[in-house]
Amino acid sequence: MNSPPADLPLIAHAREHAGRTAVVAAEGTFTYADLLDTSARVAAALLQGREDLREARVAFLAPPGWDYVAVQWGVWRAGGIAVPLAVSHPPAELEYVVQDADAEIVVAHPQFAEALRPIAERNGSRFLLTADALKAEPGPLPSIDRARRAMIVYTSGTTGKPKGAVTTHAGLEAQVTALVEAWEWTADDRILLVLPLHHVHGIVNVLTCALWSGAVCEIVPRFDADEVWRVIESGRLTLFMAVPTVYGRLIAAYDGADEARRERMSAGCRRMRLMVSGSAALPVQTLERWRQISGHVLLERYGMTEIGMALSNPLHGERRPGLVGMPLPGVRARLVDEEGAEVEPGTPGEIEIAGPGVFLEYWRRPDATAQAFRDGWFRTGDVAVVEDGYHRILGRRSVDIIKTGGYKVSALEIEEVLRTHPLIGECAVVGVLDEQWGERVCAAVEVPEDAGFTLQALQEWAREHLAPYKLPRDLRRVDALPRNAMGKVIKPEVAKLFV
Ligand code: MLC
Ligand code: AMP
Repeated sequence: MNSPPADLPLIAHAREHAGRTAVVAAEGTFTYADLLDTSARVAAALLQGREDLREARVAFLAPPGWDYVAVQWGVWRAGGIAVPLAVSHPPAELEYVVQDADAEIVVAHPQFAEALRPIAERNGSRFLLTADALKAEPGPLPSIDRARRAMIVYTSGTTGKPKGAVTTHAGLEAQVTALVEAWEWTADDRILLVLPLHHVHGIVNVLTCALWSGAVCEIVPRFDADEVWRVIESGRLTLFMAVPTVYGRLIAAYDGADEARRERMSAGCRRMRLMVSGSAALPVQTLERWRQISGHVLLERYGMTEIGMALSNPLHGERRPGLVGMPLPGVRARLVDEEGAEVEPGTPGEIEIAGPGVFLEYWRRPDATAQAFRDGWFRTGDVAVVEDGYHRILGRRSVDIIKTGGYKVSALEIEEVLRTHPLIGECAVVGVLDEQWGERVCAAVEVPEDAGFTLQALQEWAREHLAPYKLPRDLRRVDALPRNAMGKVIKPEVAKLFV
């Protein structure tokens, strides 16, 4: 007798929680049973009678909400690789991902149909609307081995264009279970998702941890400080996770509220059991101000697209301001010098990570994948020092990586685009420290003095090619960029132009 196909653990867990609420979003409130049913429909729409998508890439674009979750699960249940696209990206960036991932199918929320249909056509991808996929008749589903590829998240690096970081089902499971264990997620938790769903912070730490645990994930389509405060004030959340810029925005909104509302805001925070910050360095002033407002010492943790979360302050025990803690369950971390030798205790070194949550490969880039590892350890490019067992992040090996609003952007990628502007001869992009954004993207350009070149004109032009968070926010026109004897641009000198 044929036994039914084995479920992925995420799906098996959902069956255990069938009657409970899974998702609360703009589209309504949905149980785990709804999620199982609707994702099976999406899977059938993707499969179109085939047995298994066999790791076909399915690129999809939907605002954070029900359609997004149903499609993500549908892709997984059909045996495909989920490639989430970014709602904030202009068509040029969307097309790059569809093309690079070699997406066999493109799924769009009706809101994005106009942008995506021509891209799908040009790339020979089948095009599907979420509205249709979610209503398809369900059919038989394949059994998925956990070693198979599950997701490709595009991430900027030290080489021009973003690369697709591929995670398997087993890798995702390791990333999720590390956090579920360390932060003691349970089915009684309720979290508000305010982050974009094309990066691991939103996808793994918030959405998938919640759904793995049988918890409730409330989703807002985009971050709005006032709306988030209203949900917090209701007192129904147990967990909240965000990037430092979001906490900065929440602090500003709190400071602008009247006394009575502030009390409700603070009371709502105190009802929660945990508030987490990550994706970029949390300024100690933000941590202190948030402690006054909420009564919580923000738990700061450190992660990366390629590894999920690696280091975390403890849930129980001392959370040290300015430090990111110690390895999460299953994660091994070491600090090494330029040659790859482990450094002496108390000496700074590059963080290298190993463990079951580390990604499989950069999609179709074997050379980049090989370079990213040393003796089986993933090289993060971040430099840290260990103080009493807690890691302090000191900076990055590369000046060409910028973190702005929690987004990682590549100076080289932006420079490549700017160089295609007819007036720009040479250019250099740098990250400059910024209270609100962590770092802000700044560009120095070689442009004739009489060209009347303005920041606004540059932004308007660049908006067609780059996501809003990659746009230069400050501009300096120069006759010649500072260069060393080899002719290489001296980025620290460029950065000085902006202070
Ligand atoms: C937007 N603006 C910026 C900017 N982004 N200005 C400077 N720098 C930036 N990076 C401008 C807009 O153009 C606009 O200007 C104004 O700010 C308000 O725009 P907005 O659209 O309201 O901004 P918003 O979308 O609210 O963005 C703020 C944010 C967002 C903090 C919500 O940046 C965000 O969601 N960040 C999270 C990213 C994330 O999830 N990272 C995790 C990566 S995974 P104007 O003039 O038009 O009004 C990872 C691993 C790990 O890092 O460890 O987690
Ligand atoms: P991403 O590639 O977008 O996943 O971003 C990962 C990078 O974000 C890391 O390599 C770090 O540089 C940075 N990062 C994540 N968490 C922290 C943190 N708590 N403190 C400082 N930097 C962080």
